[in-house]
Amino acid sequence: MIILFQPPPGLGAANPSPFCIKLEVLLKMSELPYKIKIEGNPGKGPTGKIPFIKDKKNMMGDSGLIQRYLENEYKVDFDAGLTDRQKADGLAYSRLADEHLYWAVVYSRWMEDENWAILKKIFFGKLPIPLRWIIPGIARKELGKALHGHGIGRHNRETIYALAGEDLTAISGFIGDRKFAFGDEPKAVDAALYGHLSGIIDAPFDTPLKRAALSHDNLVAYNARMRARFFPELGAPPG
Ligand SMILES: N[C@@H](CCC(=O)N[C@@H](CS)C(=O)NCC(=O)O)C(=O)O
Repeated sequence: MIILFQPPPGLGAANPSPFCIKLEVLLKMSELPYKIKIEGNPGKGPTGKIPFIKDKKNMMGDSGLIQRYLENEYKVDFDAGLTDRQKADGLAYSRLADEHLYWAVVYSRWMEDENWAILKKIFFGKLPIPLRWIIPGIARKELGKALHGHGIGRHNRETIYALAGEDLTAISGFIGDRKFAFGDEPKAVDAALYGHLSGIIDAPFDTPLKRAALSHDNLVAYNARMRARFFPELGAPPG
């Protein structure tokens, strides 16, 4: 059976990590049996990031690569019935969320002092002293470097949120008034979009990013719809 390694639910969402939400939704869509093993330390995974899985004795990281693995190994067709053009659009929007919008979320959580104070307690509050005093600062510094390396971290706050606001407007236009991205049934792109939207809309951080997401009624409804479909045990989104 596939073992999914990820942290426990948190930050008002099925998982504090958008990529863990994405992968768990994909696993649920696949209807393959899987078991969750709680693991909060990305360093334990093969790529140093969460989520990761173990299947048939192999460890594997990266939600996108795991998606391809499930497609190849188990013949799961996450995009059944879509045209090549729709599949291309789905991949492009997944990448928009995974590789761009995500980094604005990282900025909002880790670089904004008031959000960092909340995040630090949740992520590191249970570490024994003196690790609790040392690790959070190191992790924050590393993410500051990652934001700089990505490029988005070289912009000021206003620009970062303006760029992310454009992503959200594009996603809102993409979803339109459909139930899911391509109609009445969720496809691969819905797993990615929901992971990131939930991390923005459901998390307890009042940021321009969240306000931008909340200004799109269709995104709020879509987030609630995905949550009700894949994580009914969580109940309605907070707030
Ligand atoms: N491309 C990866 C990204 C995963 C990722 O960035 N995970 C974050 C948590 S949301 C992580 O583990 N960060 C730890 C680190 O960068 O050291 C995927 O799709 O799974």
